Amino acid sequence: MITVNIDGKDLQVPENYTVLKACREAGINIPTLCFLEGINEVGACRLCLVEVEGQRTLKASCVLPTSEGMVIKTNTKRVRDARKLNLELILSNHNRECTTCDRNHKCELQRLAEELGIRDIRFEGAKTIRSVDTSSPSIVRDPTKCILCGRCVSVCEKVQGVSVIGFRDRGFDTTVGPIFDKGLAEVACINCGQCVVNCPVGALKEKENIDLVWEALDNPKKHVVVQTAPAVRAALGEEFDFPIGTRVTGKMAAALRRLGFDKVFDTDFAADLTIMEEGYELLNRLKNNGKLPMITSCSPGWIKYCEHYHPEFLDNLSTCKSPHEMLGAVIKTYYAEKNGIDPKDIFVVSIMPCTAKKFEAKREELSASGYQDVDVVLTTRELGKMIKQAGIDFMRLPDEDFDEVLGESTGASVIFGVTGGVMEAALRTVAEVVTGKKLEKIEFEEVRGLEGIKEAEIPLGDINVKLAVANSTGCANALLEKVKKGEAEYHFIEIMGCPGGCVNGGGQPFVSDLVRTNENYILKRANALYEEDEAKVIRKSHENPMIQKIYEEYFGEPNSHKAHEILHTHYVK
Ligand code: HC1
Ligand code: SF4
Repeated sequence: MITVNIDGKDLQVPENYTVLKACREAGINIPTLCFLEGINEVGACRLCLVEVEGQRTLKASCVLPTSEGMVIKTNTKRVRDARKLNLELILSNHNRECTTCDRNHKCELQRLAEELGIRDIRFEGAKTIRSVDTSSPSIVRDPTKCILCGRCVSVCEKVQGVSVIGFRDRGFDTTVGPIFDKGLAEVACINCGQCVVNCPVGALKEKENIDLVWEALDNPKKHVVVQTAPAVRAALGEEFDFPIGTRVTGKMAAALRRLGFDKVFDTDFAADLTIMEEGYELLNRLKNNGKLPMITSCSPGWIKYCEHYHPEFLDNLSTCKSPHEMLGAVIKTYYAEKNGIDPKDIFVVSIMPCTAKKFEAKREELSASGYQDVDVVLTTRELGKMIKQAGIDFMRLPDEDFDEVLGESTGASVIFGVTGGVMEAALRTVAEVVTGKKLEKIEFEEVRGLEGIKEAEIPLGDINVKLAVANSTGCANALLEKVKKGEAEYHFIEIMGCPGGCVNGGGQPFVSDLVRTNENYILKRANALYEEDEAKVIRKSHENPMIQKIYEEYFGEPNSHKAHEILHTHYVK
C-alpha cells in the first residue's frame, strides 16, 4: 500500500492504482467519457484531468499511476476550466439533437454537460458529416453522435475478439466504423451489441422495431403472442428506476397484458424444452461416439461468431434451436393446431436482452411452420419504451402470471440468463436421467460465477463428464484454441456471446461507467435470476408438467423425428 493525498486528505491505496481509481475510492466523482475499467484506459477524452503537485501540466487521471506521497488536487479552478473547455470541444462537433435522441436522459455526455455546468459552446463550427449506417438487422450506427472515445472499438476487439470496427481517417475527419466506410452488415459483425451497451452516447443503438409491434397489435386479424427471455425480468425494472437486480417478472407479465398481447408466454418454458432436447442429444453423442465436445447453441452472437471465425466447430454445435426460436416454432405448430388458428395469422414477438436475436429471427432456416418462427424481436430497452408510450404506470402494476401452457417453467430455465446457467440446468436433468436417482443437491456451484472461463468435472454414471463454460466470444476463442491444440478436452461446453451471459446482453438497460464503479451490475442481475430459481417449486426441466404434456400430446419423446423437424436446425459454413 502507498499513501497519496487527495484534496488535502491522506488515503492508503494499493500500489497498482491509477489516480482515477484512488479518487473514486475517496468518494470523488471524476468525470470520464472514454474510460472503461480494464477495457478502454486510453486518456482520450481529457475530462478526468487533475492537478499533481510538482507537475506543470494537468494530467489525465485514468492513465496516471499513483506513487508514494503524491499530492493530487481534483477541484481547482484550473481543473474545472480545463475539463469544461475539453467538454465544449467535444460538444462542438456533436449532433446535439438531445430531445429526439435514443439516449435522451441516459447519455453520459448529456449528464456531464449538466454536471459541469455547460451553458454555451464557444467553438461552434463545421461538424463531421457522415451518413447513418442502417445496414445491420440489429444495430444502427450514427457517426454524427460519435465522440471518438473508442469504447466500442476496444470492447469489440478486446472483449469480443471480433475487431470489425476501428478508427478511420485522420484529424477532423476521424470516424469510427468498419473499414473502407463499409456498413456493419458488410463485415463479420456478430450483432452482439456489446458496442451499444458500452457506448456512452447515442452513436450506437439497436434497430428499433417497436412500430411493427404496435401495427400487429392494432391489426384485428393478427393473434399477437409475446414471450420474454429469462434475463429480461432481471433488468427491465432499471428502465423504471428500480434498483439494479430487482426482479420484475410479475409486473412485466402484467404490463404485456395491458399492452394488448393476446397471450403472454415465457421463453423459460422453451428453455426447459431445450434442456430436454439438448440433454438427450448429449447423452446420444456420449453413447454413440457422436461429435464431442458438444457446444450449446442458444446464443445467436456466439453462433455467428462460430460460423465466421471457427467454422471447424460447427458440427460440435447442438442442433437445438435457441429457446425463443423453439417457442416461436411451438406457437405456430402445436399451439396453432390446438387452438385452430392459421399460423399465418399468428404474430410472435420475443422480448430479449439481446440485439443478435433480431438477426437470428430473420434466418430463413428458422421457419418450422412455413412462416418465420419469430416475427419481431424487441430488446429489454424497447419494451421499456413501449410501456412508457402506452402510459402504463409500471411501478404500480400488480404481479401477474404468464398464460398457460407455454408460460409454465422451472427454476432450471430461469438461470439460462446467466453464464453457466444452461450447463447447470442441463446437469440437473442429465444427472437424474443417467443415474435414475434424484439429485441430493441440485446447485452446481462449479459452473457459477462471472469468470470468463470455468471448468469442471462431474461424475455422471460411469463417466466423469468434463465441462467448460465460456462467456464473451473473446473467452470462447481462447477456450476453442486450447481444444484445437489438444491442450484441453471436454465433453460439453456452454458458450454465451456476452460477458456474464444474457443478463449483460446488448439489449439490456444502459449502465454508466460511474454506476459500474460502485455496483457489480452483472452480478446483481445474475443473483436476481438465482433468487427466482430458488423461489420456484419445480427446479428441474424434466419435472415441468407442461413439458411432460407437450411430449405426450405432440413430440412423443426428446429428439423424435417431429421434435427434430420443429425444434432443431442446421448451420451455415
Ligand atoms: Fe438468453 Fe436464451 S438465455 S439466449 O441468454 O437460451 O437473449 O435471457 O432468451 O433463446 O431461454 C438471451 C436470455 C434467452 C434463448 C433462453
Ligand atoms: Fe463488434 Fe459486437 Fe458491435 Fe458487431 S455488435 S461491432 S461484433 S461489438
